[in-house]
Amino acid sequence: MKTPLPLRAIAAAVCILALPVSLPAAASAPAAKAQPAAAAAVRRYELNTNIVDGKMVYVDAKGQVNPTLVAKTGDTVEIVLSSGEGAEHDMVIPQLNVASSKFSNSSGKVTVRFKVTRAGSFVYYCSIPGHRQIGMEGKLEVTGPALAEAPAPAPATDKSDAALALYTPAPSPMRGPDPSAVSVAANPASVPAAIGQRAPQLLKYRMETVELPGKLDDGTSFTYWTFNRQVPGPMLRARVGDTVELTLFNARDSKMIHSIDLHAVTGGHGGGEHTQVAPGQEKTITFKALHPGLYVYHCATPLVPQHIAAGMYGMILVEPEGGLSKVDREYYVMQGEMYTGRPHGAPVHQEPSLEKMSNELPDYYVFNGEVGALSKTHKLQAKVGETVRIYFGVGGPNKISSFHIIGEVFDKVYSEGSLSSIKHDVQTTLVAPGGATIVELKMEHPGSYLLVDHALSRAGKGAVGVLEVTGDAVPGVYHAGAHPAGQSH
Ligand SMILES: [Cu+2]
Repeated sequence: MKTPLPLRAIAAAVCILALPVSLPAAASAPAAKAQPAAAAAVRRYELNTNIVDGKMVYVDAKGQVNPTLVAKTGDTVEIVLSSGEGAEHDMVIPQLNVASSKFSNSSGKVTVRFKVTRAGSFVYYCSIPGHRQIGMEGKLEVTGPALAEAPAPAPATDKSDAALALYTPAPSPMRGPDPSAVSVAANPASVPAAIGQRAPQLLKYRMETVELPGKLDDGTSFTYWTFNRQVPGPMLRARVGDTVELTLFNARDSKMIHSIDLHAVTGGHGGGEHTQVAPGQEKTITFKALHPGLYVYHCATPLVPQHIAAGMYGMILVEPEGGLSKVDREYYVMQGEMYTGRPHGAPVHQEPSLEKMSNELPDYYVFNGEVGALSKTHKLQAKVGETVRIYFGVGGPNKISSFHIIGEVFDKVYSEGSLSSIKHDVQTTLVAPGGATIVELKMEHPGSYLLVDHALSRAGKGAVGVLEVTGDAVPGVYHAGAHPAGQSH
């Protein structure tokens, strides 16, 4: 509806009257002259990063955590940044289009310099995924009038977009697979000896977190974050009532802080609260194994799903008093899914995709860390007549497994890794992320049995293992073709 002209004229007049009286003067005189440059100064801050009370923080020379930085409009702010604990960090102030380069033990100090031209309260933080959430943020308070020489906002873009463009890491250039990549697949036969009959005792474990280029698939590599250079990390084995002293050492050349949260542990976030370890350092926790069962452990350093998707998970078995029943063979298998910048199968060094991880759209599903780990590198082996036990867990970080072995039925399943009850004759068992199961099967017929997640599209993304069974067929169990003539049922 068109506003009648007299009304629009009145509205315009009211607007003009409402304008601040100083406007004409301010508009005609350059603000730079009104605010002499003599007031400007260089504000220099030196910030170190560190871990304080389990949080990642910036610390100034006086020990102040995440100090509020102050400046006046016209000042040049200079922030000298260094990694106190050695891990990789940066500092960004998106509202001011400020982003430092990354710094760590190896880079030494970096400096970010910028001029502040408008007043306000601006947040600074570390843009490494997860670091802001675990404490790395503070404020820069700028007082004083706005300066005319403030840079004009980038044309045709929203200011926040311009800031994002600055501090979001540019997509890494595509590079071929890393020739130094090694296999990180844990050998599924590497299972510690059974506990058997013994009294509770003190067990000491030492594990190392290592970041290394690994073979994700033929012709594709990935920078894995691992426990002991393998995925999953080593299987730990204890007895209920044991006291476990666990030391976690983070390799000197790590860029990240790492930690461990064991689901078998009661208290201290499963250990995650007291094992945040900077590169080159170590921390120890001691816990009592109160509950028997099979439990997942994983890194609990933000961004936790990123650390898990990069390979940081494993399992600890807590045997009941008297131990588990004897079987002929035991295997250790874990499923995880991976989120990569390029599609499945790209002949490149894959970078993690945090966006796909956030949307839970994996490119790879793997058993023991890499495509082919259990179908080429380390096949499971058994003989007809033997009973096989598989300790199976899901690192995730996000996806449930519908664990199944093609051509077999699980004689026993300890659902959810609980030893308190056994299910018999199970075809497929659900295993939650951060959950586990124990399955047992007696091999009655030779052949190649495939381990899969029965959400079968995932087999095409890597989740296939092989259990190779040798020996003579037991008559009557299975054969190709019609029933032999003359035999009765
Ligand atoms: Cu980690």
